[in-house]
Amino acid sequence: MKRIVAVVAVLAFVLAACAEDPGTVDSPRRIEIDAAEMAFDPDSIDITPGETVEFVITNSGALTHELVVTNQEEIDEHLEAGHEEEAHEGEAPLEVEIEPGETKSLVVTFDETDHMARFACLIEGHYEAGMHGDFSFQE
Ligand SMILES: [Cu+2]
Repeated sequence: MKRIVAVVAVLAFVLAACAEDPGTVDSPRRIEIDAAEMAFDPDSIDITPGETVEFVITNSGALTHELVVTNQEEIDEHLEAGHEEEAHEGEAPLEVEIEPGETKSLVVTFDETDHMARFACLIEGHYEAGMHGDFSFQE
């Protein structure tokens, strides 16, 4: 019985931590996102600069989607290049592709907020149709 109480206490602590505390590398804050034609839900997410977040993205639509953590400048460059250019700078991946019905996670540390203000699906036509969202940085 003692053991069950201890487990419940730990669980309560973990849930409370998720609701209030910024995520860390060892204990990322979990945020669920739904992706479908042609939007993300939620499309606005509060982030504490420097925190680590595990995005758990479910594709509930019928088409393949992706979630890219980026900024407006990079989105504009991508659109101008006609979706041909894939920007990979060799750092930790900031994007994940999700097939219909799949759920995938993407762990992101928000250490360069200037470059990480937006998220988008950059598959041709999807951004234009509304698949994008914003991170709002709260100190
Ligand atoms: Cu998409």
